[in-house]
Amino acid sequence: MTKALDGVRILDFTHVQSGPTCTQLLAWLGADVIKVERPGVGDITRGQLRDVPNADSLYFTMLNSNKRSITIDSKNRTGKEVLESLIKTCDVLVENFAPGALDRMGLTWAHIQSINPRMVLASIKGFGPGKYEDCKVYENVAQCAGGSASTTGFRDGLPLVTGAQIGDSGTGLHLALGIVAALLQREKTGRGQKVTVAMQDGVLNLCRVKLRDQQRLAHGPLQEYSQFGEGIAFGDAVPRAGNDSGGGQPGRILKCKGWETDPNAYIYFITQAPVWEAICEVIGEPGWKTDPGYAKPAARLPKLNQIFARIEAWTMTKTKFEAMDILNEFDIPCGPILSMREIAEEQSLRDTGTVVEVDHPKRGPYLTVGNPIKMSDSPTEVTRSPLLGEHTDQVLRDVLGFDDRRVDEIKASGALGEFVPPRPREVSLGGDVVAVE
Ligand code: CAO
Repeated sequence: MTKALDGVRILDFTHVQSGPTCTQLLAWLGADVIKVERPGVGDITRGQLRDVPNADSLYFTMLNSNKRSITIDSKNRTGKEVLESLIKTCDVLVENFAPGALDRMGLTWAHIQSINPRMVLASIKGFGPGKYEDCKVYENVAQCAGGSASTTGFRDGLPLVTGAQIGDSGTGLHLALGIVAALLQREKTGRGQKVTVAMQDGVLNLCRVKLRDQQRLAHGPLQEYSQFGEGIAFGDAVPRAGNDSGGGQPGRILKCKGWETDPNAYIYFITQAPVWEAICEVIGEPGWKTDPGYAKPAARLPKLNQIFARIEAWTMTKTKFEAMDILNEFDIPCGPILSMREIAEEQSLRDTGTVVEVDHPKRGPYLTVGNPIKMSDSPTEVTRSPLLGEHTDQVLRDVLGFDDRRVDEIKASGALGEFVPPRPREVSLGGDVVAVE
């Protein structure tokens, strides 16, 4: 079966997380993604947070599925010639170097356009033009600068970063959309274009409900925030709202049976207005259906703490899964707090290809998150991440059409690292190496 991006070739100059998220997604959609890495070193994440000695880390393998790897020293003259040949034949160059690094390699936008006017140049930077444009930025910096940290956590605690990688993976997602749109526009104009996403902007885009609340503050207190019911005055900026819902339907995280020992025995419970009567029945407060102090959403807002304490008295009598089953019968929106262990073991996520097991010649089988975008005419098969330089020879010969003489010349120039084929995998039982596959 064909794939949505069949025929699209990506020169992937990305590293760490934000850029690789983008190119992995494009690879899942069918693009041929050629990852360019520094000889001998590669993407720094290959060696970061390593759990298996001498094998690429999960940090790397989980962000670089379905790609080919070629090692080129972009600062070597011949290496740069190879890169320029790749620019001629690729549709998109994706990069997330620090500001100015691509220019310092001699690959300015003007030069790229002169080589291939159809090329889409897609970049991630930490900040857009302005005071901070030259700064290097990592995930948590973006979460802080994009408004997420100031609005995450509890009112009386520190600002918090979130585990969801909204700065890196979130920006990669934004960039992927920009690339696909630029390719579509190119169909009409015949020209490539520059696509840039700043991580600060990407995070803010995901935090837009908080900028909404900032403006609502000018017109009075934010009544769905717990602090309204607690009689605590609002300041001049959106406060941290704990686990209060960010929407118009109040919600909280509530304890379930076993919470004393299980850190994830909780459920998110939403008191959606249309099912209020069902909630009252389930928790054993039928009187609240008609009591003017509870019947209407506006009457409930000042007493959310008391209402959720009563609901929690009920959820604490059930496990999170029992509560989920009962509440779903009545269409009451809720969600169990799933641990990563539970997610890794969840069969339905395996069945849909959202959690996938992949084999790797150096580390053996590992789990990764597959493509969350499901398309009826463009299925995704997740394949393992490439070893460093695994496809250097293949790309030089098959993509660039270089013959033996040219390949030998390039090798002799020092522009390429050497690809060492993987040794057979050692299988360990009880700490002793007992077999070789
Ligand atoms: N051959 C030769 N040199 C290479 C190369 C290759 N194949 N690939 C990269 N390099 C060089 C670059 O040219 C650059 O050299 P100069 O600084 O001398 O021009 C150098 O490697 C390092 O690039 P960098 O500055 O991007 O890397 P860093 O580790 O210092 O910074 C990061 C990393 C992520 C902070 C920075 O790249 C950045 O701010 N990127 C933009 C924002 C971003 O994507 N952040 C998300 C990261 S994930 O949390």
